[in-house]
Amino acid sequence: MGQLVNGVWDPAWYDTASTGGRFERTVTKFRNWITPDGAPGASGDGGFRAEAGRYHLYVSYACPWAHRTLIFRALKGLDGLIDVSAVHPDMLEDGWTFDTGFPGATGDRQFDAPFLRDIYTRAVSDVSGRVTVPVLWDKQSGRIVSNESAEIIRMFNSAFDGLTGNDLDFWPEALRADIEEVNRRVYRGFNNGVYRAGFATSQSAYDEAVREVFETMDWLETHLSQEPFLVGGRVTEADWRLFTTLVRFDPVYHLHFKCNRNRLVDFPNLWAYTRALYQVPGVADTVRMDHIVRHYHYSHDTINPSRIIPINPRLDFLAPHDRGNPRL
Ligand SMILES: N[C@@H](CCC(=O)N[C@@H](CS)C(=O)NCC(=O)O)C(=O)O
Repeated sequence: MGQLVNGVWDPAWYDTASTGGRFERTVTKFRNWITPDGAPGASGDGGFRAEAGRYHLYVSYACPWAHRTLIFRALKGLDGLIDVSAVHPDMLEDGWTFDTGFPGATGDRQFDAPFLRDIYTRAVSDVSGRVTVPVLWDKQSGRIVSNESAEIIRMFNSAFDGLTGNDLDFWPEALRADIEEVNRRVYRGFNNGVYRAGFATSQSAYDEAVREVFETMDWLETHLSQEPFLVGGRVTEADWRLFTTLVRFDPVYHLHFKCNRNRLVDFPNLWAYTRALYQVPGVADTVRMDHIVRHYHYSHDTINPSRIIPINPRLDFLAPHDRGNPRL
């Protein structure tokens, strides 16, 4: 994987030499918001009004951040309003590509471009930075609305409600402070923690990251032994943000990212909770295990140079669980 420098592709891998072997995620660039009336959102420019058919979502089924946006699109009834292109799971010297030689890789359904980077340079010809999924594209202005999943899911949570009549709310006002606090902890120790463990190139950076991963899982296990979901006894944004890392844990992070003190299935509450979320109608279709397993093991040749895809555990996400019928 590489990045764009003034609109030109540079195929270099993450530089951890300057950070003591630590993987440091770069800050996201496009931070506009879709709103019901096109008024500006929390950052960026206004002019992005919620309209059916106006926006296009670029995802990788492998990516936990893009996965969040697919879950919100499904649960908020946006399938018919926002269409999707899915990249090929292999992310090699050209970054994400629109190669269609893998089941479910759709190609670029808008422009038939070969690479995801072409979508970035189409928006800003001299753009610099990483070429990441998800990307929310505005067909009307030819601009990228946002490439920050945490913000795209907040837009999807409410901006289109007037068009869909779907008022499920995963970010209820009364729970926002608690959700933010849980999000912070889960992001650092778990969502990004597994990446910090997996991409570390020094023992100390790995040790620090992996310790935080399991401290966070221990804390989650205790919390979920007392409550069915993370915040307020109901399913919120915090749960979906956690879910996309949990679902990848045993197939990928345990082995490939060396997070192997325990497996997810060793935590009875966390595992039951994962199954409960998986079984919410609409969610299972967003989980493409073939893309997940292929992407990580094939793409990261600094971690797995032979590119052998391991056999992987058999996980029954459809087994019964003890969380009742999740309240959405
Ligand atoms: N902050 C971004 C992060 C997205 C991200 O890092 N996506 C990864 C895939 S899992 C990616 O596209 N990486 C390509 C790269 O870093 O070059 C978000 O949450 O939307």
